[in-house]
Amino acid sequence: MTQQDQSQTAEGQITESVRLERRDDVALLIVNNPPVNVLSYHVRQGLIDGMAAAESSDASAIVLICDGRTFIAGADITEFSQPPKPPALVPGQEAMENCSKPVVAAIHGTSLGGGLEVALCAHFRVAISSAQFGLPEVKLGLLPGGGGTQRLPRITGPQRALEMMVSGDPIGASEALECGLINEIVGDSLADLEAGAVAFARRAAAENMPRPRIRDRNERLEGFGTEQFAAFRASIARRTRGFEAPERIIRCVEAAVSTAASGDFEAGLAAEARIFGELMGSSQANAQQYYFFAERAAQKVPDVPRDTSQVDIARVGILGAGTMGGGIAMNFANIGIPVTLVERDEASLERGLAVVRRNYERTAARGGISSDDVQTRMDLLRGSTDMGDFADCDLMIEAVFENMSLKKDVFAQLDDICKPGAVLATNTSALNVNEIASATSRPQDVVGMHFFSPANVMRMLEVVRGDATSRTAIATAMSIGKRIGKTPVLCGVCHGFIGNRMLFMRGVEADQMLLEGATPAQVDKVVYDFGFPMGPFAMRDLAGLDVGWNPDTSSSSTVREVLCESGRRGQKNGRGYYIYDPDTRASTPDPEVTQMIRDFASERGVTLREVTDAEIGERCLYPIVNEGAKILDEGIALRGSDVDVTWINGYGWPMYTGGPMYWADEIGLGEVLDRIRHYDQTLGGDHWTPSPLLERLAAEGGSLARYES
Ligand code: 3H9
Repeated sequence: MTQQDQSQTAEGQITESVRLERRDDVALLIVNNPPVNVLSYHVRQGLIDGMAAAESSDASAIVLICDGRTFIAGADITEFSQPPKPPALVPGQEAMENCSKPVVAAIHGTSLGGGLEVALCAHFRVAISSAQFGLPEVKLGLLPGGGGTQRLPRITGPQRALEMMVSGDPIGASEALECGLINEIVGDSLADLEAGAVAFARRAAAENMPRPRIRDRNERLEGFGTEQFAAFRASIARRTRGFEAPERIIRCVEAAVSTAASGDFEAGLAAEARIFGELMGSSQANAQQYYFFAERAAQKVPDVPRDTSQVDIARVGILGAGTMGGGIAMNFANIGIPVTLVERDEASLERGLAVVRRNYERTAARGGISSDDVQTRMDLLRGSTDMGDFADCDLMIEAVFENMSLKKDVFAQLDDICKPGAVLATNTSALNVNEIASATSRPQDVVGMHFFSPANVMRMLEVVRGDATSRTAIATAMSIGKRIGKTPVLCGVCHGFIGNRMLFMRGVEADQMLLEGATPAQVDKVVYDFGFPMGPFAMRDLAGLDVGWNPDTSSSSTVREVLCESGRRGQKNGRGYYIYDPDTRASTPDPEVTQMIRDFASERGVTLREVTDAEIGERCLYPIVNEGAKILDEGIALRGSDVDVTWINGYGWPMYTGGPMYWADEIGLGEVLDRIRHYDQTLGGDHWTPSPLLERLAAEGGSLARYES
């Protein structure tokens, strides 16, 4: 082949991750940057050089397509913490937009962030039916900085673009087609993608179709003004409280709208770049990016490699159809796994199944699923009052009352009933998994799977490894946990595992502060203002004040017991630490409770004083850090970041502070330790005894978040 032929057909490797191929008259620009084709510098360079080569070749059209499991999934997040590496993304995007030949993006998998922003610079987008499209930068504390805030609203209109960018959640191919984000769905399988995209590109060239640039389309921005932006701000205020990025995203879209009037697209892009710069490197963005990798690290268990054998789960058994068991069952039905749900009598079973149905119907009423889905999912639940029906289950989850002898009894029965090799999980939130396992002849199959309430909603799942738990049982629990949409975190056996053990310590201090003179509302407000969805007392009221309370042994030994003894059950009967409006569930402080607390304190000789908000903050948060450090030191958690993942997903610790371990690092471990020592000396109690690990790391300048046990 002569040199001229070569440049005409321009095939070959452009950079290490981008190559050019030909399908007759169509050039294929192929990205191959595993695992998820992120926009590393060599991909950006490949886009620029590949577009130039394809444009100067004799190809009539160009298709941008990716190898592997997905279209470009965004910028390379690992580059964010390094000095910028040239080239920028813009020249590649401009080369696509301004190309003299039709450019088609062929999308499969997840086209996210910078990946979608690249696709938005193609003249056309086609996809297979399973493809997803999103701008998830908000989850990293950022905003779409590759023109997404300017281009997406021009296609979908500002309202939908704002929703997509502020939630960060992707949309599917049919929705993308309906809103004009893509031009065509070219089939269902990967094999359809290339053929469909090439055919589309060829047609665009043959018919000499106009090559639309999204930047030139302003019509969808018209009519969206101050009023609509204000309404959107109001609609997201609650769910985005404390986060900086959502407001910045709105400002970018405001810039898109205001600059469109004068046709100055570049001015909109400049506004986006400036506002993006305000977020990049901010403490929230750093924390959220730390969290992104923390969540992925939590999936990995060093001595349980990816290829560890797992139990194939064709049917799940759940013992207990109460709030917890029913919620757990929904997770499996949601992904099409049949469930055998066993209760002790017909009435409880009926009640449990009715609650599940009501939950599904509520989701359907909100448009989350169809009414057919409700029935399909309900059909997957087989109710029974006979534990013998667990015989064909591959995974058993026990969700009965928190009582050791009851649990042991149940596990002894499961040992007789369940088939060999089935994974036997307990949903205990605190009890000793080794002791539960000892009731069986197969402790290697016993594992903890601690779901958080409400179990169909909360993403947190603690997978508890007993002394004898096999790698297969761990691998199975971790992987099924991920499949049902949870964030599984592995932990060892101790009272309360990672999450509740830390929570107990906050509870001790919160209770004590009430006696000293703080009110439930004051403590809750400080914790809420820190960024939690609610404070400790509101949380107890929500969960039910009587959870774990035993009327037979209750001895007025805590305020909580006193409240329970006086008939207060929390939100469920409208009275707990607060009084609840039966219709709105709005809470108001209750003077009667204040009096009960005062009486309780004076009986114990506790002197009343003013407790400041600053003290409340320290006494609610530092015991969490101290206990987290102890948990790490004991090897109960594998990594500091696992503790953070647990607290963010399980208790609503504000993600933008990275979790308790990361947050303590940011404050400075020396300072945190000083305050813990101060409280150890002034208040005392085991939970204030400084963690030796914290002392060591503070002395060495180490990090709790990066600590691996
Ligand atoms: C952006 O685009 C900014 C622009 O607006 C500005 C442009 C100028 N970077 O999740 P997985 C790694 S911001 C680096 O387990 P899955 C991940 O750590 C970006 N690495 O797979 C993991 O590594 P390891 C906007 C990344 O199949 C491996 O890939 N985009 C990135 O469950 C597999 O990941 C996003 O925020 C990345 N961007 O899910 C998308 N993404 O194996 C973020 C992944 O060593 N990514 N890795 O643990 C995702 O949401 C999921 O990874 C995805 C695949 C859905 C793509």
